[in-house]
Amino acid sequence: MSRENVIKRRLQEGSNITPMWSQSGSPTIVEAAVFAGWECILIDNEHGFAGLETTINLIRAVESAGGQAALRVPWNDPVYLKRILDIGVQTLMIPMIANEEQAEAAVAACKYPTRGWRGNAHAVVRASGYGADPDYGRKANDELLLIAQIEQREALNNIEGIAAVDGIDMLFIGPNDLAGSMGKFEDLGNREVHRAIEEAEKRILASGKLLGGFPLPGRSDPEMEERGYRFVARHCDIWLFRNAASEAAANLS
Ligand code: 3PY
Ligand code: MG
Repeated sequence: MSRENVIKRRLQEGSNITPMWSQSGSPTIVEAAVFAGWECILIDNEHGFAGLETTINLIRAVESAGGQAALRVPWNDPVYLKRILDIGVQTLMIPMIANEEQAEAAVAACKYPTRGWRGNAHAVVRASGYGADPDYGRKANDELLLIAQIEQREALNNIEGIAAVDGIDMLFIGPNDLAGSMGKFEDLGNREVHRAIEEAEKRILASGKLLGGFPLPGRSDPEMEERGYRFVARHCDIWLFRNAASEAAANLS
């Protein structure tokens, strides 16, 4: 069970990762997605409804099909982070990181001492193969990939501080919440929002940390790559199903 973080390794080697969001809470759907060719499934516990017990089964389904699971937690909450880490997730996205203090708190909650203060039960948790890997505790910190979401006006003022936190690996721009926090709720075509995102992209790239994001409408995958994005989360299991279902329904005779 205890293993290297393949997503982190692939990013370090220069590959880009294109995960599929999973909102469905369905192990069957995520398993089918991996068999269909999606190497990374980003399980959404912020807006998806899966509880922890379903989340374990989502992760098992992704892994048994040969895929990699990443997970967005609902909030920068050390209690939730601890439980997700103990399940064995190594790539975690944390919403609404607004400043350096919040980024530091997230890292400290996710890392074992001495870098942080993650509670230690490594002899019994799924992350260590229920104790089968006696080295898990020593390796866990280095295998984590922590992604801070930049999606508030305050975060825009603090990009360099957030990026400078040791243990934050990627800054991921969330345009929907960012637009809302700029007073432009659901106005993703707004020029001010576009300018803010373009400036954030440049500053994240200049920081040396990885840039991730959800594309603005109309932005193609090659364009995202040209802008320096290394982790682009565009597709979602529920949308794919809904679109296919509405097309099939429209063609009913
Ligand atoms: C946002 O756009 O607010 C997100 O969190 C993700 O894409
Ligand atoms: Mg968001």
